[in-house]
Amino acid sequence: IDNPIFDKLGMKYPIVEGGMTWAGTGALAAAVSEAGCLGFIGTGYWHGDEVRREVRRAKELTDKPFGVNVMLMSRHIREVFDVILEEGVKVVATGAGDPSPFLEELHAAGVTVIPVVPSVSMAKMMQRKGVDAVVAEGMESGGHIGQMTTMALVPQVVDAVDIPVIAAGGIGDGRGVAAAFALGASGVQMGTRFLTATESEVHPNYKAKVLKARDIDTIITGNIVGSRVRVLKNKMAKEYVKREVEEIGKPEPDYETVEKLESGTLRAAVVDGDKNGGAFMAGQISGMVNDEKPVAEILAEIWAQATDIMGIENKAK
Ligand code: FMN
Repeated sequence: IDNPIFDKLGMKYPIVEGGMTWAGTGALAAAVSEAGCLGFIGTGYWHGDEVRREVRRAKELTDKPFGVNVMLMSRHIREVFDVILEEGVKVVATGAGDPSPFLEELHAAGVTVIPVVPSVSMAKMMQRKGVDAVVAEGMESGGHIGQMTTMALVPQVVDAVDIPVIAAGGIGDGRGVAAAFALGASGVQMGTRFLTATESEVHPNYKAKVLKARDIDTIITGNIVGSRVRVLKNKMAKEYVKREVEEIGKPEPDYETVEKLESGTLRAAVVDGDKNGGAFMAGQISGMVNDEKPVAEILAEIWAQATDIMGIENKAK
């Protein structure tokens, strides 16, 4: 698999753990990197101090490179980048926005920059600005999503840009990995699959909910409000969607109040395991995530299946 970035980072598998706010802790990222992939710490709207704490936790657990996923909309984005540079983080993934204002200083410090893109136009724009690779993420994914499916988006992005394309969304086993490579991707990113890993620190209620979920158990909140998030169905999610539909019928819809229903809910799910009030972000792949086991085992199994399907040598064995 031709991916100069992964070669540079010395990875055993062409697989990335997508950054997951609250769920993607330093311990999980370290376990993924230690196993030969690239782990990412999800930082969402955290302050610099919180980012530094998780980066240092990861560093204690692995000498291998790992990344930090940042939310560009965050009010604390400047201090987050300062921490990334001070701590010598090697890879940055960015969501929700344009990382180009920070690109020069990140590249000067040798940091690889990989934005997540939901469309061909965004992928092209990112290439023009000089990023190192893109993650083309389909709407099967858990968390914030665009409109395109992975199956339709990945080959179109592959055709549109010359930089490496990492496919994300709905990939949970070796069949999905092989499919992504068949679509032209040069790497794969998974999120949901890692939620139930032994090293994942999400609340036991979160793991149980993913393990129990069927194929049709996710729902998209924010379709009408405009900030689409895929979560497992529960009281909060159903109430959110009901309120959205109610507002659209009003002469002066108050979407702001509806949006506030989701504030703090991911933390409530991950940290407190709040079954009714939490946002249990997870992808459509949840239906096939049926066991809790160490990251190293998950990855060895997935790569063995993928290489078998692709008919290539499993060098990681
Ligand atoms: N992507 C980001 O770029 N930033 C985030 O903060 C982020 N948080 C997430 C939180 C959760 C709980 C989950 C499940 C996903 C999140 N994602 C985030 C998306 C993942 O990085 C990844 O792209 C996605 O999970 C891939 O699809 P999959 O869930 O089908 O594997």
